[in-house]
Amino acid sequence: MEPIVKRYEKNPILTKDDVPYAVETVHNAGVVKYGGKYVMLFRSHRRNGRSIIGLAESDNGFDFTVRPEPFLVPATAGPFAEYEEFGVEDCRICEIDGEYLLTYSAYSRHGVRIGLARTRDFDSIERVALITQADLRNVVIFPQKFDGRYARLDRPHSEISPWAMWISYSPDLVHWGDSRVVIKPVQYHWDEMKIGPGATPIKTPQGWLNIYHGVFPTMDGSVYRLGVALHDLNDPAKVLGVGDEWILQPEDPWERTGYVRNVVFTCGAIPEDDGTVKIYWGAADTVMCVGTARIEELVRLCLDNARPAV
Ligand code: BMA
Repeated sequence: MEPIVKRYEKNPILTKDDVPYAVETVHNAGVVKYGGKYVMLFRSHRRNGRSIIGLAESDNGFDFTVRPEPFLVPATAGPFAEYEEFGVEDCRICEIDGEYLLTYSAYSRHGVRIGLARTRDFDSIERVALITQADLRNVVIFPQKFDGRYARLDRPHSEISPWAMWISYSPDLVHWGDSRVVIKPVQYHWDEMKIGPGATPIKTPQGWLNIYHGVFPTMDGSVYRLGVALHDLNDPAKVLGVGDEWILQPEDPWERTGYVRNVVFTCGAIPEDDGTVKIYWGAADTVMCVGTARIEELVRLCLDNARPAV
């Protein structure tokens, strides 16, 4: 049977050998179209084990060239410095109101929280605020406001209600609240251990398509896979369906072995005019890959073969 996500035949598309500064990995990249190009903000481990964000550009979404300098490195002064000391990771990009919002994990001795920065041109970058307390990761902002408020999916850490996806709202991008749980892991299911938002949600006629990651614990370590959920167009807190089956799992050699084995992890996907979506994923926390799916098929998976949301 044809896989629902068709891997690009020349994967991996970006590795540390493509980076003109010293890094050990290239992975978990947010991607957006800007000025007719694909812009990718990818994470790299430095040799001290801490992460920075680099920028790569492409005309076709497959062949990327990396800028000579990193794009976002931990702040060394000002209010962000204390919270970015251990690195910046897993950047998502949301285009809204003519600007690009960047949400990234900021690690420090105080835990992990989310930094929000913005850019209009991918040259200059302005840090806006730290928009969560510890311990939250994986924040994606919807590229549209709802009743005048921004909305985001996020993923608090909790052992009591294990690592579930929540939605929160904000009038100004700085203050967030009105939080509700929207999707929880399902016991003895491929995403039973934890789930988290992945790519910035994609608007489809049937709802917002949410491509997320789910983790399953095994005797041989955890396996990271990708799945899909669909949220109501006007009320994204309402989940219309969560696909029962994963859409992508580690299979290629560079997905199964690397810095962290058995990981496919997405932070970005680009819908195209022909009804397909390019899904970008970090493989084994080491290299970047891409694959293509039909948006309609992903939506059908959410609606026709759904598992419970909460
Ligand atoms: C998660 C995050 C991701 C990473 C994944 C697999 O907890 O750290 O950035 O890709 O683990 O190592």
